[in-house]
Amino acid sequence: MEEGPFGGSCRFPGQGIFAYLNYLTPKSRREILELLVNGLKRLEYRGYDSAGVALDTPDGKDIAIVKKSGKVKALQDEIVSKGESLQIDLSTDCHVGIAHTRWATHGVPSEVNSHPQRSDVGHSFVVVHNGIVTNYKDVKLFLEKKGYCFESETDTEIIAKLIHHLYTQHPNYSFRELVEQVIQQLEGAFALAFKSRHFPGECVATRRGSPLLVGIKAKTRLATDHIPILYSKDHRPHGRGDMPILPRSDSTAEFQPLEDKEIEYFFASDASAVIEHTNRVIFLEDDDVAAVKDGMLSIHRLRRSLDDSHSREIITLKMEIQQIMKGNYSSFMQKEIFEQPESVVNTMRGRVNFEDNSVILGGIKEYIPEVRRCRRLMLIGCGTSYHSAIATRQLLEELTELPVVVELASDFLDRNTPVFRDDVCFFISQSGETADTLMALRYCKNRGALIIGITNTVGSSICRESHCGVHINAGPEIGVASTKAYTSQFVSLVMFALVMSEDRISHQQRRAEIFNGLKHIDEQIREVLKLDEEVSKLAKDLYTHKSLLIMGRGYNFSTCLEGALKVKELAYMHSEGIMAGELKHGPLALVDKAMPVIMIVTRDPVYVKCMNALQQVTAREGRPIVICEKGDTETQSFSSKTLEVPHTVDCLQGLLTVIPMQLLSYHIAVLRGYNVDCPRNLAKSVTVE
Ligand code: UD2
Ligand code: MG
Repeated sequence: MEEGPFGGSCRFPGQGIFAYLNYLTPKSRREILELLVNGLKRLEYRGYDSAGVALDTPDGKDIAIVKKSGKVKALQDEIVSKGESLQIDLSTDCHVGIAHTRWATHGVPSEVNSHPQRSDVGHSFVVVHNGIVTNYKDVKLFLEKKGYCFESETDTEIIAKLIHHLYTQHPNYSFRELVEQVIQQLEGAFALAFKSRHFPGECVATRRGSPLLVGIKAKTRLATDHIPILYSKDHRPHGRGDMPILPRSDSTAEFQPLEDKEIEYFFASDASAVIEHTNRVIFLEDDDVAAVKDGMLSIHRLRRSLDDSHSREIITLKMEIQQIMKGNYSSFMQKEIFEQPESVVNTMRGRVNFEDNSVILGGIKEYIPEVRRCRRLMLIGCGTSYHSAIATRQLLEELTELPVVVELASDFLDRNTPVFRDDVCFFISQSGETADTLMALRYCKNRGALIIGITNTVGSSICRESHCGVHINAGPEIGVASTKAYTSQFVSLVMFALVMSEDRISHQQRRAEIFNGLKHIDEQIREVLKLDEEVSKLAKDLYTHKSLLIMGRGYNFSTCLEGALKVKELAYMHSEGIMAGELKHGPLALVDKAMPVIMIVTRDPVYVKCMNALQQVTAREGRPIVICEKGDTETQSFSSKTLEVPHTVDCLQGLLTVIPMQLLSYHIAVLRGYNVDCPRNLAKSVTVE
């Protein structure tokens, strides 16, 4: 399956941008609002926790913002209830509206944290944002010194306030020039759409590392299918005041802008939101600044680089909306499996610095000295989250040199396990609401242990009740069977191990290996995902069987447990993850010609032992399918079929070996005719005991 620009790839799946501009195209305010809300509905499938819109007030002198926690439907109801004050029956010729669905990464889901975010109560500038600004604290500090007061906990608010600040410094700058200045100051990843009271009828949008496209709907045929790129003169930045401000760019425009008498523009993070209006779109590139003024679209870049093209092509999408919505995926689970190259990067974003091999986990930084003094680490979770702890235990032991205990939350509670003040307890949960994990958290907190959460959901119970923690930032996970949360939990715990060992000389080489592994892990995951065809063929051989054994040891044991769990919960097929070292203590009796066996054998310290197990299985006439490293012919000679994954450092190999297992369970479930997003008897977050 190809990752297309049509929704298959999205850096921040839980966030959606939709903006609409009509020029000389009369629309009632009701139509505009419906259009904006409808655009958001088309983005709903990505998951989100709140939504909002901004449009001009009826007198055109201010901007009205409506925001709501929860579903887009709730936003729609709110708009309807405000119908009178919004004067939805008035009509307008030229108008800009921006809209957003948010998945909390900064501050809890709430109305004030939803987008659009504003510069001031007078709504000079409003902005919607996908992504994470990693230097927002610095910018915020700068703006606070300038007298700005912040109302939300978001990173996005600094963008609205920064553009306002620049506007007050440079009142003669154009809207587009102001946005160019703003993005010079931002680090991280973003897609942005701006609206301003000072620039009525104009919309400026830009992106870096997060997708954004422009849809064009013209009454008459467009005169061109390319939009030329305009470059600002190559100025060098020079400091002015305490923030470097680039000199004003003046694009010498001898070009014919895209222009039409009656034209409508759409800015969206995903083609599914625009396709019902137009199939003519431009996919913006990183650092493109797209501006619409007087109905004309122009695309600017601050500086020229060698491989830049001279124009952006207007592409005609030939896709049906249904097709785009799913982004070629048949289910959320499949979509989430394929998101993993991006979700693992988002987990590391703003935390891992590959230039100097350092990690900062902002959420636990202040507690690290206390963690270093502890007597043992306890990792507690259920299901997949528990497996992420199994996956990283060995590395944690190695790099922290502390005893590491991994516990299933339910069993831990059943045993009234002794816990002490000098214990550090991790609670791992995608939703942050898992009942057993939460109860275990309270149990440990009562006994005075330090409580660290590893969650995917900002504002969740575990997040609130823990002393500190790490948000895994994998984006919303909608499929009931966890996939991308697992790999992101895994990466989060690896980052923790790296933090704990940063000043140990003896670990420097090992750490360097791991940094190098993490650096390439996204490309490697992408490569493993290419096995999809092969895995789907394998599923055809397996899906009628009653049982599936998955064997491995060491760093790959967690993949066996996690793979077996996926097969059980999705395909309702008996499956067991077996510690290969235990084979001769019983499980070997299960093996015969007929029993399907998968073995995971990679070139790590237990390779020889794994090969030994492999031979025990073949000696019983077992015909194992082997997941091994690329080009490992020795291992392959003992198998009936192999799935080859790239080599990475041993302690990260499980991030790669788990992916064929996710794909396999998915395909077996589909072949058996089950709904992979909603397995029977299971709920996404288990909030009951
Ligand atoms: C914060 C921002 C992040 C990014 C970064 C840039 C938030 C939520 N995150 O991330 O988006 O801009 O700064 O420097 O604003 N916490 C718990 N329990 C948990 C998880 C988290 O108490 O289970 C706390 C944590 O201790 C911290 C806060 O929540 O106080 C945010 O945690 P984080 O992991 O998102 O923190 P960080 O600094 O990576
Ligand atoms: Mg954000």
